[in-house]
Amino acid sequence: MRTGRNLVITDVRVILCSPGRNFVTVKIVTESGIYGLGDATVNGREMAVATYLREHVAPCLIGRNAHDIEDIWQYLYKGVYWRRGPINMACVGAVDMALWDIKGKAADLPVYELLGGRSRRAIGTYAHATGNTIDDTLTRAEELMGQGFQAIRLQTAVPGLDGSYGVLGDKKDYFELQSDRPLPPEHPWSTRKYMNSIEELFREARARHGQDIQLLHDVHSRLTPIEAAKLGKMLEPHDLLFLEDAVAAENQESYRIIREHTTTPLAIGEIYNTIWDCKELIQNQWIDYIRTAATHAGGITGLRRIADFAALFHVRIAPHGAPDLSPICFAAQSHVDIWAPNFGIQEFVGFGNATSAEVFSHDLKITDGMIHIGDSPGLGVDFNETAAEKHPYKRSYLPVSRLEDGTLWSW
Ligand code: EZ4
Ligand code: CO
Repeated sequence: MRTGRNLVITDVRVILCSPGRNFVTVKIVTESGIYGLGDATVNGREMAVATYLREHVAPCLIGRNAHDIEDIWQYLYKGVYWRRGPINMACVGAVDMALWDIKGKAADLPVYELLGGRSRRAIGTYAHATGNTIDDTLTRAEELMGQGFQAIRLQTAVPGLDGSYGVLGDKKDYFELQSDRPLPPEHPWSTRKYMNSIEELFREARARHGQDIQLLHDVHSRLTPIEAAKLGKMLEPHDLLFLEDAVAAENQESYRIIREHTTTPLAIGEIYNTIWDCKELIQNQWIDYIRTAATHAGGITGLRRIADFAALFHVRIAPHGAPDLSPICFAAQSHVDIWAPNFGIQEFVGFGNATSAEVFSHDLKITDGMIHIGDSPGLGVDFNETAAEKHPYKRSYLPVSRLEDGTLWSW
């Protein structure tokens, strides 16, 4: 098919490792020696993506031209027949970012230059302040403000509940590997207890930290639309940048109800895997920020398509930035962030720990809450396979949530 330059794919390596957390990494090697890296991590389901890549994707890539990013994306999306889905799309995403990495290296340009160049000097971020009490959370927020963060997500334990989203009962952070637990840890949930306590967190935050700081909050899909509408109204005086995942929205119409009742800006999308998951949300202007991640929503190609569509409807991108996305995903979406005319904000929870730094390197720096991208060609990331071998995969699960009577709830 191709008549342009050829850069033949000779090897596709899939590496599972656990330098502090589990990651699935794809390394696509070309005949020229140029290789590209992609992140395919699906937290808690890592073996599924690794097997899918090794058994079903890798054999289809050998011999193809690494420059044909769009054709390979379509081949893995339409060509699979079974479109969409988190496992499939994380594999498409990983391959896609690896191919952009290769194209950038071949062109000797950072990926953002291939997307159209920078729209801004640096990427604004929001950090997380989490605590067992309002006071702990706000003290943590103060530290982050001291480091220069201008936007902070606040989460605090719900009084009367032993642990909730962001705060585990035994204080082990849910971002840590849960491999000492044979099965998912369980959290209790009570919407009433939550609704009775959450407003105080934001009232206190404004009283202590003033109006300049941007505040955010993640509901983690625990409410119904009318409860979310009530929460949005309740928090309006405290002027949030956005309220995240107020309601699970496989049924996108649910957001119409929230929107009809509150001017609190709304964000969703970290578990979405294609543009179709957010099409109605965006075109009806029911949300303000779309939070799809490069890994989970089909790579740079998928994210760019969502960003361009969202721009028509005044929706900005705010990619998911949790530590279960590897530094490769973080770099990939940072290149999109610095380009996208409708970039909003990037979630940021640090660049990992000392162990993950032995395995992953990147060309990103943070100062005063802003991420700066260097000018390395491609994505500017690297992966040390020898170091990765020292940290083998360990099975780990995300927690689950139950109502106090035992009913399974959204975690
Ligand atoms: O629960 O990344 O906004 N961030 C989040 C994250 C997600 C985890 C799931 O793997 O909601 O904390
Ligand atoms: Co979230």
